[in-house]
Amino acid sequence: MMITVTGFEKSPDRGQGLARDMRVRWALEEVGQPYEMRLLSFKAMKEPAHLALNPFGQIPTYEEDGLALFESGAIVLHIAERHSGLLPDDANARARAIAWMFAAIGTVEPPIVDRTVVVLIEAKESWRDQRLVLVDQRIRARLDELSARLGDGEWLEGAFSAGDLMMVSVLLRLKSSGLLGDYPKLAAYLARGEARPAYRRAFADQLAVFKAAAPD
Ligand code: GTB
Repeated sequence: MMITVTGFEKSPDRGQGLARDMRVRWALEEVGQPYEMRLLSFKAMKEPAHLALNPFGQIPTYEEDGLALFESGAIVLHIAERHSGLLPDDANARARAIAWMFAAIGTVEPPIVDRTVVVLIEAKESWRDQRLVLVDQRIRARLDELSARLGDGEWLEGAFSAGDLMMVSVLLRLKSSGLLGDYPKLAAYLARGEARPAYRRAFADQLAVFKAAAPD
């Protein structure tokens, strides 16, 4: 049965590939699995048919042969476990790659999401600037630590893995912030992720969706 992933009918990021269906698309491209997209409006995301797939009314979801999943991390892990290419065979190396997936989502992504909230949703609040300083401090602390660990390595643990896929996906949200300018090793790490053919295919496909929805 064909894999179906849900995504925005018209992504608010205007095709920058920042919505979380992008990491699922990327993982499927890395392992060479074809898939189709079901595109949803914000209204449709909160309707019973989609809430049955994701109780929080969000994208992405993943359907395949009687299995329905939500949460991008769980979806990417599922893909990585069932197909070769995203997790090492060695059990310990595999566990470490999965730890990096959790680190991306649970340790690095939260302050980055907070930054988006400050910039987009809390933009008119009187305390916006002070809060942004504090959030950026928390982000910089994580970037300092991550950059120190990555060092001059190409990827986080030897070969590219689902851990890198998730970490690059999370860090990409900082591209427009200017923060990465102080982290050349991380900027180069992102560029390596973006240069992967699988990433490029996934990015082009989501951009085509946005352009079709907003041709101007
Ligand atoms: N923890 C969940 C996961 O990892 O799957 C979070 C899923 C999530 O936040 N989905 C968002 C969503 O459905 C889209 S990706 N939002 C609609 C809603 O909650 O009603 C988050 C996102 C949205 C927009 C941008 N952007 O414009 O740059 C970037 C990321």
